[in-house]
Parts: sequence; structure tokens; C-alpha cells
Amino acid sequence: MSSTGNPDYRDAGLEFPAGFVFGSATAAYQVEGAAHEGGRGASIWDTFSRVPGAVVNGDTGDIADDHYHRLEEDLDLMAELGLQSYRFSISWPRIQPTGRGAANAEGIDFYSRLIDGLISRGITPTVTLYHWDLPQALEDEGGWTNRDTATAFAEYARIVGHAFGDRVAMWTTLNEPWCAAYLGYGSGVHAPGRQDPVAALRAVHHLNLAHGLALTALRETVTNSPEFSVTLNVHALRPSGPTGPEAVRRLDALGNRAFTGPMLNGEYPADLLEDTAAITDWAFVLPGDLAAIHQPIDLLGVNYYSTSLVRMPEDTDAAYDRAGATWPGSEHVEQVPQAGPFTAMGWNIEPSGLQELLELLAERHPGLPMMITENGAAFDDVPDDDGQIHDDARTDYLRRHITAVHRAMDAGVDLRGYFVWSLLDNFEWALGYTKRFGIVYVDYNTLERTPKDSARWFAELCRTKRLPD
Ligand code: IFM
Repeated sequence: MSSTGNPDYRDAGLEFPAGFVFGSATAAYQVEGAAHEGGRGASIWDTFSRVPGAVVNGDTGDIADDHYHRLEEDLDLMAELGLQSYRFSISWPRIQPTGRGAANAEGIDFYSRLIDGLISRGITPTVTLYHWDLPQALEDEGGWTNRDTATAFAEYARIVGHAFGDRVAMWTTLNEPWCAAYLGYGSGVHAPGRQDPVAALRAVHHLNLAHGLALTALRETVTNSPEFSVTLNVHALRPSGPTGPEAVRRLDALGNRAFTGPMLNGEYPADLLEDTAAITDWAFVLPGDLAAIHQPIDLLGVNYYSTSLVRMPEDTDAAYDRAGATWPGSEHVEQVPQAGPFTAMGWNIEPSGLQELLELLAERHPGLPMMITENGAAFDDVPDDDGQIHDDARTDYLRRHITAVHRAMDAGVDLRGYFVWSLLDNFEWALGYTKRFGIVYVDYNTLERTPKDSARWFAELCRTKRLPD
């Protein structure tokens, strides 16, 4: 398979198969609000967002989009847009306030109403168990550096499997464990804000273990016939110059194969273990762990936003300060500036990277269907004089990336769906409310929702399964 064809990626009229799912995604902490209601316990993001300087403007998810109280309105909005599926995450501390023990009935009731509300509107529920809001009580015991967190996660999976396992169409164990491990425990730019390279690698392993144990718990509890998946932000890495391939290999090992290796092949890649040997011997991988992690999945969820261009530095013997490292053991790999255009995140807009990535994954994991579980763009949207949001740049971004998806399918990639990130403008983690990813604009003073032009464009795509003109 190869990435050939019109590099412009601005097609129109492309037809998608009838069974291809178009939907939109959110995550609990980013949209729900009601942080201190309904019996919800504190999560690491409640704590981290209160650390001075951790989040832009001191923003928190206390109110967010107030989705918790505006559930019916938001469900109606999804129906108006014609979404075929809604991908949301369950807040673990809303189900188990301290991460252990009996289920909180109010939390179960909230998600039950959400799931029923989707089904009654003809929208299938795609549920993520973990999108970064670890119960603070578990972090106090070491969080993802502690293997007990993985077993606690399996118990949580069992509770939600019992509660919702008659109605959920697709379960996703983790969202982007790379971020949870490396940004949470390595660079510290995400909750819980730790800066310890070994902690980051321990977190990688315990997240992988949590994935496997949760899949087993779900399979033992659900009563319908759902699909099981995990969502990874697989890094689309490109080499720069002669040292580029080595830099790609290193970041691919840490960022991609550290997860796909144990999850899909039942082993950690040998080169990952070698690259990190100076900082850990991976003794936290216990006998039986790899078999527990290596559970069958029906679909791989792929989140894609942009590419990275990388190379090795001239002086590879230099000593590096590992505190605050996003890439433990490969801190020295250089990220080379890339050509624009860029989104408001400063991320390059490169749809060909999505096609390349999908083709690479299809080669690496033949027979495993994939879904784009997130793709989208932040822009500095401002309502026009008419009160509408004419976000042509976002529509253009979506068109190009959905064109890339179609081209990957033409090249033989088995892709089952596409979820735009995000349904609503929301809390963009350490960047607070400064970045708007939604296809629906949220006025943070009134919490009023206004579909942007891109939402109308996407609604037409959902309705016709044809890329609009
Ligand atoms: O907002 C996030 C989301 O929570 C996870 N994937 C990337 C998005 C944009 O940064």
C-alpha cells in the first residue's frame, strides 16, 4: 500500500459505505462539570487544576460545559446533527468516589440516562472507561505507578459492565494512555503533575495491565454482544535527515509500540527495553502480566491530529536532565519544526500523515479493523455579527482528513468509523478553556450552545455518507 494520489486532500463527493459510522466524541472531565455533585469523588484533575500555574487562567472542570445538568439538551443536539454514535467517557470517581468499593447510585443513574437517551434517539453509545480522571484517592496510593490501580480499574470495569453491559455498543478501555503515563508522570504537564521517568514507564505498564484486566472483567459481565477496543494516540512520525530513522524508531517504541506491543502481540518490544535500560530493568512487569494484557480486541481506536518530524542530535553522548522528560530514555530526540498551516494548538495540518499512519498500522496489524476515535482542530472561533460561527478553517480541516480516511480505505485499510473531536468546545486540559475544538460553540458565560458551520457540514455528511461539496 502506498500514499499516492492528489496531495491536495480536498475532495468532495466521496461516498462512504452504509455501515461506516460518523460520530462525535467528548470526555467526562472536559464537559460534565458538576464536579462536587451527585456523589462524585475528587479526581486527579480536580487537584491538579488547583495547583497554581498548572492550567492556563487557573481554569478547572468544576462547571465545564455543565453537560451533567444539560444532558437532555445535549442529547437533542446530537440527534439534530444526526450523529450515528456518541463517544463519551465515564468518570471513574462518579462511579466509585474513592476508586474502590460500592457503586455510587447517582453516578450509575446519570450514565444510564445518557445511554438510554442516546439509544432512544437512534445514536449508539461508544463508551470509554478511562479518559484521565483517576480518583484522587488512588493517586494518593501511587496512582498508575502502583499496580493495585490496575486491579482497582478491573473492579470498576466490572461495575460498569454490570450496570450498562446490556446496552453499550462499543467499549474502549483507555483513551490515549501515552498522555496519562508520559504527560502525567514524565513531563508533568498533565495531572498528577509528576516528573519522574521511571514512574512514567511504570505507569505505561500498569495502564496496559489495566486495559487487559478490564477487558476480561467486561467480557465476564456484559450481556449483549458489544465490540471491545482501546484508543491510542498513535504518533505519526516522520524522519528528518540521515539520523531521522533512528529517532523515529525510538519514539515509535516509546509512544506506539509500548502499547501495541503488549496489547496486540503480548510482548514489550526488545528495542524499547534496550533504549530504557539505563533507567529501569522493567522488573515491575511480573510473570503473567503480558498474558493478562494480551486480550483480543475487535477494533483499534486511533486518535490523529498532526505529524512529528524528528532526528537525533549531533552529540548523542551528552548528559540529559531526565526530570520533566516526555520521552524517558530518548529525551535527546529532536522535534524539528514543520511547515504550516497550523491550528490554534500550533499543530501542523497534515492529512497525508493520517493516511500514512493508517496504512502503517494496517501493515503492522493485519486483520484488525480500526476507527478514527478522534480527529479535529482548535481554532480561535468568534461569533460573527449574525451570532453564527463561520469556522471555514475547521470545515476545511475535517474535509481534508476525511478525504485521507477515504483514501486509506481505497488503499485497503479496514476502517469502520470516524469521530470528530469534539462535539462541544470544552476544557482543553492544561490549556483550560483557551482552545476551542468543538463543532458546537459554547459561550462560557451563558453556557449556550451554537452549532458552528462545521457542525452543519458534518451533519450533512452523517445524513448522506457522502463528503459534502
Ligand atoms: O482534548 C484532547 C482529548 O482529551 C484527548 N485527545 C486530544 C484532544 C485535543 O488535545
